[in-house]
Amino acid sequence: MYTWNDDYSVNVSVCDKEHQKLFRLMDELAGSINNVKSELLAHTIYELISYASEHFTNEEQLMEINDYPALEQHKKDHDKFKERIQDFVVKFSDDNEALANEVLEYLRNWFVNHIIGVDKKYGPYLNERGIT
Ligand code: FEA
Repeated sequence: MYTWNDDYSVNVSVCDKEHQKLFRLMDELAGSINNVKSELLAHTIYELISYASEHFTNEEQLMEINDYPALEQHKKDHDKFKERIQDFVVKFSDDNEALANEVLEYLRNWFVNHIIGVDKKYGPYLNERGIT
């Protein structure tokens, strides 16, 4: 099960909601792999990656309009993720279950580490500016 929990909260509801959706999409991806619905794998992976990208844009805009001092480093982390995930996309084909498992593991580790280690830092900064 890929479930979001309160330990992952960044204390900014719009971001928490988007993070929750990332976990739901990972859970869907895990279901597609376990049920060997291979035709769904590629679709779910692409949906997850494009939603992650959309989320990064929203998060970066929120930090930018609030002059968040660590924005540039944060953006670099997002960009590194996008580059790495692009490698998976290039290698991926519908029936590649092993690679789908590898992508899922990578996503889970990356999302959890990034949310806890990087995203959580903007919470208090934005909270001070009235964004909760
Ligand atoms: Fe800085 Fe948010 O990005 N979510 N994740 N992962």
